[in-house]
Order: sequence, then C-alpha cells, then structure tokens
Amino acid sequence: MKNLDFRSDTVTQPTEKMRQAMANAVVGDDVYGDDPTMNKLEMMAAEILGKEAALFVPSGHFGNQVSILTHTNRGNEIIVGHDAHIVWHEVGAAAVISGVQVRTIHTENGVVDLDELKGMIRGEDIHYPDTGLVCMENAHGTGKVVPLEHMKEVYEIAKNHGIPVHLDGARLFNAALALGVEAAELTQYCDSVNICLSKGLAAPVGSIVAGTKEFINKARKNRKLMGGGMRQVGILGAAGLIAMTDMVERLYIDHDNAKYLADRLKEIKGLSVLEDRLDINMVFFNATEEDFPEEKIVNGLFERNIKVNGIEGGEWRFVTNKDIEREDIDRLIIALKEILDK
Ligand code: TLP
Repeated sequence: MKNLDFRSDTVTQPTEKMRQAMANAVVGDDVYGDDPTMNKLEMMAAEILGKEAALFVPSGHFGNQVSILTHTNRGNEIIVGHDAHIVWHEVGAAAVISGVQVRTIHTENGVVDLDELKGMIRGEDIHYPDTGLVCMENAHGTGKVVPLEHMKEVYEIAKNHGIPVHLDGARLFNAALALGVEAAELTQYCDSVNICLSKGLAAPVGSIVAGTKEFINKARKNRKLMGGGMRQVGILGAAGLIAMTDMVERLYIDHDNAKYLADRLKEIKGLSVLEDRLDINMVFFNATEEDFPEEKIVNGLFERNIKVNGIEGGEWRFVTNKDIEREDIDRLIIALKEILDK
C-alpha cells in the first residue's frame, strides 16, 4: 500500500529525473566557486527571481537567517509578522545568530496595518534600537497569498525610511501562481528573497537567496560563517535546476487537489474548513475534540499508512504535494470515516 503524507510539501520525494541528474552532475568545489552545476543554478535562479545574483543555502530557515545576518547589525530591531515562520519556527535563531531584537507586527494572513508599520519604524532617540529590516512572507503560512499591491505599499514605506525588506518566499511560486503573475513581479518589492526548492518543487534539499551582487557576496561569506559552505554541492544543484525548470508549472495540480481535499473534508461531521484561506496547497480546518479526536485520528491514520500532523495553534493543516493524487485524497477520506465510525 502506498504511504501517504499530508504533513507538508517538505516531504516530497525527488523525481526520477532529479535522481538521474544528481547521479550524473558535473561538480567542483563550490567554496572555491568551482562547481559548474551550482553556478548554473545560481545564475538561473537570479534571472527567474529578477535579481542580480543568487546563493544556494541548505534550507529555508538558513536562507532567512543568513539574509537577516547580512542586512542587519547586532542590536538592530527587525519587524516581522507575529505569525511568521521566522518568529514561530526558526528556534529564535535571529536573536542567537544576528543578535537582533525581533519586534512583531500583527498580521491578518501576512497583511499588516500600514499605519501600525509606519509607527513601528524607530526614529532618532538615544534609547531606541535602529530598525534594520522589515520582513514579509508570501505565500503566508496560513495558506493565504499577500496581494501584490500590499507588498508594494510595505516596500515603499520601508524604502522611504532607507530600510531593506526581506521576503520569506518559501512558497513564492505557489503565491505567484495564485496571483496569476510571474515570480519576479513579487520579488520587485523586496531587497532579498528566500525561496525553497525542497517543498512543492520536490528537490531533496536546498533553498535560494537572491538579491543584489553586493548583498549576495556578503551573504556568501555569512553562509561560510554559519558553516554552510558546501563543497561538491552541484549534486544538490542538479536537482535544484530541475525543480526550477520542470516543477513550477505543475503546482496548479497541488492547488486544485487542495480544493478537492477541502470539499471532501466537508463530508465529515463537525469539520469547519477555513475556505477563505484556500489559496495554495494547504487546507486548514477546525474541529472539536469530540467530533475529531486528535490522537485517535493521527494514530488511526498512521496505522493505515497515512501521516498527518496534529493540531497546531488550534488548527489542523493538511497539505497536498506532488506525491498526493486525487485517489489518495479519496483514500484519506474513507480512512477518516472508518476511524470516526469505530
Ligand atoms: N515550513 C515547514 C515547517 O517548518 C512549519 C512546513 O511544513 O510548512 N518559511 C516558511 C514560510 C516555511 O513554511 C518554511 C518551512 C520555512 C521558511 C523553512 O524552510 P526549511 O524547512 O527548508 O528550513
């Protein structure tokens, strides 16, 4: 029986073409700048993202953190959404690695109140830290996409104060697809961007940071400082090239499947699907413990070779990805009904 995994799109297996390309990749020592496959990936990524240069990093977490380190000085304050990955899921790394103070701004699915943002930017006062960076996230972790116009407004406010903007675009291509625009249209409103190759795009490892040449040169040195200088990394770059060329266009299938999954979940009594947050490949829903008992569901599915995460922040999240097909969603629904009928 096929193993199904709805925990995330991070769980995707590399494609057969990726495995072949990885096995045959021409490589060199990338710390010397000698890996032709990695050089090709970084050049291609920079072009697709509309930036001067790009840098391969081991993970999205690393990409965000090396960007924060590169933009800021110790003791700076950075403004980040209260529900951003940088705040919730990066182990407090910005404090440890960059020595910055994280100031959270309330967001509604990644959208901030612009006056509140303006008010948070520090003026001149001997008591204040300097505001060193503003961060955005698109697609947002709540499954929503931040409108292009809002990104522009945030970017303009930051620019007016001479503050750089970093975009956590772990799922940038999902966001671009949902907005019906090219990825570079989103990245025009940031100074640096992090995109993940190892989520919906199915590469086994890696993310890309892109920005100006000057920023990327500095980030390359900071990547080394963080222990992220990788040698024959073209083995991973080969999969990354396929991720960026072959895997972007098929993301609409994951988005369509998420809508199908949401529809089918509605068949289950007591589930309340958060339909206004169905922009990408994630389905969020609420249910009471009585209607949808967490342990029974997670364990019951696991026994049927289906993995899901339990509740986080009061919500359930099921994610579609390239290894999930329609019939797999049908199997999940049958399994849920079976478990709940017992
Ligand atoms: N997110 C993971 C978990 O860490 C929550 C997931 O399953 O969604 N930015 C955003 C918006 C992300 O969602 C993630 C991963 C990252 C950064 C970090 O990427 P990795 O896992 O490559 O470090």
